[in-house]
Amino acid sequence: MRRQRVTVLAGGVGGGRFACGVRDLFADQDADLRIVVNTGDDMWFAGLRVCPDLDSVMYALAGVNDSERGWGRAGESERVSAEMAAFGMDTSWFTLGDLDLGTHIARSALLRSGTTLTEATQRLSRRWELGATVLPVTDAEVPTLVDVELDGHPARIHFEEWWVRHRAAIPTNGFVFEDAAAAGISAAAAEAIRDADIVLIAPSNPIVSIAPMLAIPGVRESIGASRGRVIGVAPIIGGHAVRGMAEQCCAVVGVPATAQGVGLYYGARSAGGILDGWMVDTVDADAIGPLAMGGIHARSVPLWMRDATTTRALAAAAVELASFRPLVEPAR
Ligand code: FO1
Repeated sequence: MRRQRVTVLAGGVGGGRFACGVRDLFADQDADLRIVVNTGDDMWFAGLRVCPDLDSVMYALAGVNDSERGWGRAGESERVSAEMAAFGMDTSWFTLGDLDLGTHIARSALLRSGTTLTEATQRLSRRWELGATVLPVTDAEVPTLVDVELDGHPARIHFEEWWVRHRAAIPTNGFVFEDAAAAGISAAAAEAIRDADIVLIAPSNPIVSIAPMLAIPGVRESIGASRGRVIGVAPIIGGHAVRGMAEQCCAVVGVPATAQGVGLYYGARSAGGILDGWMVDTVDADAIGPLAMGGIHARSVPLWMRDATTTRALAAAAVELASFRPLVEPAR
């Protein structure tokens, strides 16, 4: 009996939590679960390669994440970062915990020894029984940059500066996925998407976690060619982002910050988009009709991932939607 292949496309915080629900759902089925993760947040910081979304997903699956903050390690301390600040490094805007630094140092050493980010991520993940394979969407460096107005002058800053130092509270004109065209989806990520029995789009930020992945050549093609159904989970409930700043991000690019707006932004796979199905919350059930008009089969269930039980139930509902009778068999 061939193992069921389930692939999740995920950003950071919401992605890690959703990935845990999917892992729990298939725990007793020995499924081949692969999580393809956004790398647009990644940056060289204090000489170390920091990969926020890869770490959020890895730590969440390992059960060692700081579930309050949504990033970094539980039981963290910040002695090293205090020393860095004492030496006058302009690093205090981005908190690097001592345990978290262990990850960045190990990853940076691996990368400097010539491993790819995919290989380095496997090496780091092996420390825990994650129950899933964590894969960066690309091995290339494709930072998400943000065009802003700083002190009245236009500037292009790294996403993390925009997100953490400025809390997205400065005039913002757009997001740039620099060098995306020169990059390519990693072979492991392409295979994970193409030969999946089901592809799930986690309730991550559509603009700064999912869109950066779609900008990588080969990602849209892999989704379009996937043998499995593609089911997404809305990251917005009743017009409000579940967490993070999806509303600010949607406003920057003119996407309505609603379950319907994000679903139509992703688009129906039968029309060149990425979705076959879309999970919306019960308060957004009125979006089901308009989404069907757009070729997307939607279903409304409670989307709040309050705890492991509700997250597992959400994953189960998404998987169930994948077996819907097609509205029209998409031409592939
Ligand atoms: N987010 C913050 O709001 N403040 C921080 O100081 C911060 C530090 C940090 C360090 C490592 C890491 O992997 C993530 C960190 N984050 C921090 C979260 C990060 O900005 C977000 O997880 C994602 O980049 C947003 O998707």
